Amino acid sequence: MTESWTYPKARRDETVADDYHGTLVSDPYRWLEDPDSEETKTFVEAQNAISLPFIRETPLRERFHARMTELYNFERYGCPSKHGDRYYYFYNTGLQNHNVMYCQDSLVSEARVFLNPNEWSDDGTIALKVYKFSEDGKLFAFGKSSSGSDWITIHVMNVDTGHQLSDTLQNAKFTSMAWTHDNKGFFYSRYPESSSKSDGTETDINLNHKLYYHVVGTEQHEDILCCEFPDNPKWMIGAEVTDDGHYLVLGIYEGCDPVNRLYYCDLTLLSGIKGILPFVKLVDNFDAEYEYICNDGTLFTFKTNLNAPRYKLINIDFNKPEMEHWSDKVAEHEKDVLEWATGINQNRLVLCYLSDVKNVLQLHDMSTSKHLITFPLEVGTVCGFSGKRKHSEMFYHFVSFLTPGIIYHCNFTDNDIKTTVFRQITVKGFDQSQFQVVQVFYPSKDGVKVPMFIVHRKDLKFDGQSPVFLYGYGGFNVSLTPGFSVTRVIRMQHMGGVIAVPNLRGGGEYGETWHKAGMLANKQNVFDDFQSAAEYLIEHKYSSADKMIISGGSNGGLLVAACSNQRPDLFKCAIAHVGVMDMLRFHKFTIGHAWTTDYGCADKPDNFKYLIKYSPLHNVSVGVHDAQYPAALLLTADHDDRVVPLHSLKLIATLQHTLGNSEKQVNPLMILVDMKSGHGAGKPTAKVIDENSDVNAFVSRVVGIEWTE
Ligand code: X99
Repeated sequence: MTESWTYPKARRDETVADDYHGTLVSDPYRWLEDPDSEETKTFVEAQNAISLPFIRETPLRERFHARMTELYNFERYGCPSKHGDRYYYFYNTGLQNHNVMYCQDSLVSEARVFLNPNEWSDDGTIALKVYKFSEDGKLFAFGKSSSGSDWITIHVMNVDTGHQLSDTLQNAKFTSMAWTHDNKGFFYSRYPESSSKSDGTETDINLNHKLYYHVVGTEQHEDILCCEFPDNPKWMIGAEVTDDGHYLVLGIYEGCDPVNRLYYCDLTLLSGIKGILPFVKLVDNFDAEYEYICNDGTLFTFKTNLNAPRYKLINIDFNKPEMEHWSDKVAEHEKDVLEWATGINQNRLVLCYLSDVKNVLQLHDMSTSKHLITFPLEVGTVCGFSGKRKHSEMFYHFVSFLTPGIIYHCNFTDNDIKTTVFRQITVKGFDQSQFQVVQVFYPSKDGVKVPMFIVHRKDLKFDGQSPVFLYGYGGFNVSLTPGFSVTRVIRMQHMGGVIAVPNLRGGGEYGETWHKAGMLANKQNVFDDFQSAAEYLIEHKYSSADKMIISGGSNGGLLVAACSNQRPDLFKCAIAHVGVMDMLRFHKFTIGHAWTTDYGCADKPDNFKYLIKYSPLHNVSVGVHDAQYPAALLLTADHDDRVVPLHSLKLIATLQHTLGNSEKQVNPLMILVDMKSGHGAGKPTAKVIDENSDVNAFVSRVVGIEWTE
């Protein structure tokens, strides 16, 4: 590419600088932190005025859009789940912006629409985020979010009449919902009302999460404050009512680490919920995580990582709460990670393990913990499950790179356990036999073996010339497991592409040990793992550096930007969605403070030392390498209140200023700012198709990829 680019002029305010423990760090684009200033708005418009035409004028853009629209148009279902006497499930005809919730009296009777989020707005920008049925199944509490924001508004519906009640609860965020079994109301968490706007475009820090009880039919101002921690404003509260309805179990988190305090309240001892609840503090430190699984009276089962980085189940008797009385119920596996567990059919347990990044689903006896059966599954992910202890059936949803979805139904009514395929999801025009998946274990810089899935057409030529789409995350204990994606099918089918998904350190693929190996002072391991993946793919003749396309979102956007700074010679194109780019200031905005568990905090001298070394915003330079910077497309959105847009705005201004006038820099450096969009959850199908078509168009133009039928 021989084009050169004139980027919008962005004022540099050289007067802004902060002193970090004796080191002065300038921040010339601090003004971009104000989303409401005219100057910021003008900057955003000027950036879109360059990037949008660049993308939309790419001849292939329309082709990607048309093909993606065609491929996305497949019927998809979720697992049915039982509430009261009825079954509920999600269904999408294909191109609907949001899945529609259906209701039926039995699995074979006619289904009717129960809740249709597509009716909430014309453009699909209002989404269903959370919901919970009351114990009797007669009331339905649900949280809506607008324009992709994390803020939700909770409403209540009468299930039988389908009528929405007048209850409207504002300011809820990161909330669970837990009904009391008298069906009168539910617990939820919210933040104090803000003096300024809170529509998701604000950047104000979220502190003082509080737990409330809402009685159906009353006004929000009457809600009962049940728990708050004014001395610990960062703490966040999740609440659950036990299956028997007797207890309220609280998990208290201080950030994103899998550790929580564990409090409970015996609801049967109360004469109504009237104020701050009398909690028993079972665990009052952040040494480990405890997740409620089930209980018989006072004998509780929790999933924990206490002295078990791959997780285990333990029993705690509330009558003997001291740690010396705790006992193992299902011991930690020698190599596999216990991802989740649930009771089913009275006296049985379903356990889901992650074994070298593939799910394994097992049934155990509840009282003896004895292994009964392993459900047959191909290589892939169990992405959905339904079934409770009071039910004698369950459903689970399987996906993989080449399987759009299979829902299995397992019946326990007979003495033997019968599993059948309940639904098989198929995609018109997609033939899985044309593709292949392999899993390799490649060595990282320090020799550690990292797993990676590689997917491509069976007729791929190993000539070192295929575009590789290398995608990573690497943080927060999040595991990247196999899943189906229309965008990836298009990249393989029509762009000759190879999909490569390495399971970088920082993720949860091998438990808390793997997570810890990629956080705080170890964060560079994540970037090394990603760069080593690219080197492996080049060495094994999949590709070369001029066809290497890296992408990632959120923490993965940070990954992409940090690696572009460190190894511009290794990548041709870098796509960073909603990334964390300013590692010195992320903790000051919205929920950013919760990420100090993985990242540390620049206010601490030793944390500052490693953050300044990789922070994308602070490591842009014309470079020691001869290489130019990869063609970069940053993506963000006006209502992203998870990772606020200022991260990407400040980085693009810095990239364009530092590299934009350099003669060797012919690769474009662009940003696309979407409107009425957020961090990604609940994005309407129309926007997903638009965004992915834009990214594919950008990639095809800068890498020089032709369309293949
Ligand atoms: C979050 O920030 C999730 C925010 N969050 C909590 C909750 O911290 O939703 C929390 C505590 C207790 C209950 C509920 C919540 N996350 C989720 C990170 C990654 C994640 C995130 O979005 F851990 F998976 N990030 C954006 C991290 C860096 C970029």
